[in-house]
Amino acid sequence: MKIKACLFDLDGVIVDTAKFHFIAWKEMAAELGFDFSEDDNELLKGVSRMRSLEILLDIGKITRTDEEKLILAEQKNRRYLEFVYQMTDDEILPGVTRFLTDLRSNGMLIALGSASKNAPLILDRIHLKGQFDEIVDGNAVSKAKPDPEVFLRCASLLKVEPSVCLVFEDAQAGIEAALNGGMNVIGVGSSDNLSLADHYIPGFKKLDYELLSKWYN
Ligand code: B16
Ligand code: MG
Repeated sequence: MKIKACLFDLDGVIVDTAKFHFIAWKEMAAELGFDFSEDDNELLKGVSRMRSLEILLDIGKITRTDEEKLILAEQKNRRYLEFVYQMTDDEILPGVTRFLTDLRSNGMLIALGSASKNAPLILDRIHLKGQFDEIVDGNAVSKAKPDPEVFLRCASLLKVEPSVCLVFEDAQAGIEAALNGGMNVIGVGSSDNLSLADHYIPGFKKLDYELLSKWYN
């Protein structure tokens, strides 16, 4: 198998936190006087907190100063964290825990590469932190996906070349980030908007090390 390291996005791959982001953003939009739909929420997947706020304000045709934006982003995050603190292991998407264990027992290196500044807290809540050799989150990078920075940082911490890394991503920008970094990539989830990945899976239920070895021999 040519793959030595698997790099996982968090939201949409390990857990579905998009539903919590959606509620928090929708409430903020309502307070600001406009509606925010599930389709709108698709635009925020994999996007940083501040950029998400800017997209939301654009949708509502609302202008705010940088200082006001910081306050709004903080307010949204407090609301979002109320959901995160209630998360349990049940939130882990089907097949993920088994797949991570399977990878580890076959000697695969594992890292998390997420835009979320709350990633370590979420992994703690769902008791998965110990499964990751390295965690690179939104606090550690300055350039958002599709820039490959987050995944290249994972590779460098794991001391492996990008060409032996395999990224699991649910967002188009994340798939592009992996490709821009010279990595292999599998698209995860049901979105019709994904393209360019080597393979697509609806989730991890049917994926194991053996199948990966066939795909990347
Ligand atoms: P936070 P990922 C991303 O997670 C989410 O998909 C995106 O909706 C969110 O705005 C971003 O994290 C930042 O999250 O506010 O917690 O820092 O898909 O990169 O794991
Ligand atoms: Mg994601």
